[in-house]
Amino acid sequence: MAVKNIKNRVIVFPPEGKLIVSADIHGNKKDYLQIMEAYSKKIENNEDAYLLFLGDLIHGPKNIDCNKEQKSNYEDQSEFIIDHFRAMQEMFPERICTLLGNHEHGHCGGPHTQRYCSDEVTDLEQRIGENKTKEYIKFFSNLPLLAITSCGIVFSHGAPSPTVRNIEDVINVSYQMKKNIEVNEMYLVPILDLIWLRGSSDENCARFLKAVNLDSVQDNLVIYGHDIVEEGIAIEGPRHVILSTSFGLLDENKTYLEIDLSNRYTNTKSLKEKIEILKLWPNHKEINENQFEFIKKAIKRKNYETAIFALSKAPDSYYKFQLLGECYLNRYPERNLDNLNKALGYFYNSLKEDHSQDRTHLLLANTHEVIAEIYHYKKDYTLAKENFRDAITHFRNANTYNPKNNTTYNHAKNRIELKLSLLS
Ligand SMILES: [Mn+2]
Repeated sequence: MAVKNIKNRVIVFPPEGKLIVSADIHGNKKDYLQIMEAYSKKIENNEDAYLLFLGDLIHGPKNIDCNKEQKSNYEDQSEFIIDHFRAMQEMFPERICTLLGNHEHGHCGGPHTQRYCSDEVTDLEQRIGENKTKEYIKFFSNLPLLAITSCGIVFSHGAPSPTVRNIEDVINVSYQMKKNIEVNEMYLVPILDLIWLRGSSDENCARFLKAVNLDSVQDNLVIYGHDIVEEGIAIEGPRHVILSTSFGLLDENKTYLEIDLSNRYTNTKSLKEKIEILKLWPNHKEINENQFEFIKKAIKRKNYETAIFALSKAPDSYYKFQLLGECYLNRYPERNLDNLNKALGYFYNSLKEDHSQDRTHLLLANTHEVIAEIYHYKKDYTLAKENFRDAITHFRNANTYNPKNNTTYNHAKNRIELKLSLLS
């Protein structure tokens, strides 16, 4: 079945199927793709699946700054995300949706946000150029404010607005504002305060749910994003929930939802951990700290067999694969191709879990360089060159994800390019 669209302001989900829900992404490509992966898995299993973002797909940090806290250590990929999202919408029409967030509103009538620079709207529009800007503005202008279900849940970007009297108020709202409106004034704009408000009361939520009710079935709770909840989800009372999927959170806390549209959610207690409430990165650091300390000590003492055995029992995670790769890279006594290829396999698996770990890229680069030396010695110059080039690539990646590796990268590049020139 298709999602019903009422004048590009309200969307209504059908009464069956699974609905994946993600809150604010803010240009984080890795987290965005992880949500897309969760959706794709449903499609692969021939499930009747829908996907909803709660707005603010765009505007993230501009430069990776390794000194910044881990929570915002990524580079804005707004353009990639919007292009990818629109392509997915074309592939799965009426199944993939996003609400308008206050950051998207900046491009189609709202005030220009300034979290990461003095004007994030102009900054993004300059990066994408004039033609694409026009396309984006059209796309953002048609994003809905509210998503309604018959399973008992209403979704919005910000907290429920006390100014919404009925669904017509939302359906007929214009996104155009008077010029030069300030962010602070938005909290006073009726209806559109819905994309700015943080926090609500249960009375207000109950009133809001009644006001936006579309038919005889009354919805019972509102789920919104916009605010940062460090735990990933905050049950604010029986009628409202704040969801945080990506922005401002540590990986292990990032949370998304899987709603059963044929279910009946009577209040926020009907959302259950591991059924509706899911972790975006479930394998993150699941080995407990003591186990890790034990494994790291074993590696330090070059007791690789012990470390490998302990790691074999741990659930899959980037860290497990990184440590396994390290064991095989350094396995005493022989650095043979068998061990080195195993190390390569683990490092690539580790990157599949988390591509942004600069340490894995460094270890991978070292492994490729050692393998290249072995091929060089064996006079297999093609494979030697290939591995030297792969080594440079991963030294460069390590530098991209953490600029502290700059010196290492530059030295490695010079060293390996010299080796390559001797080969040709
Ligand atoms: Mn927001």
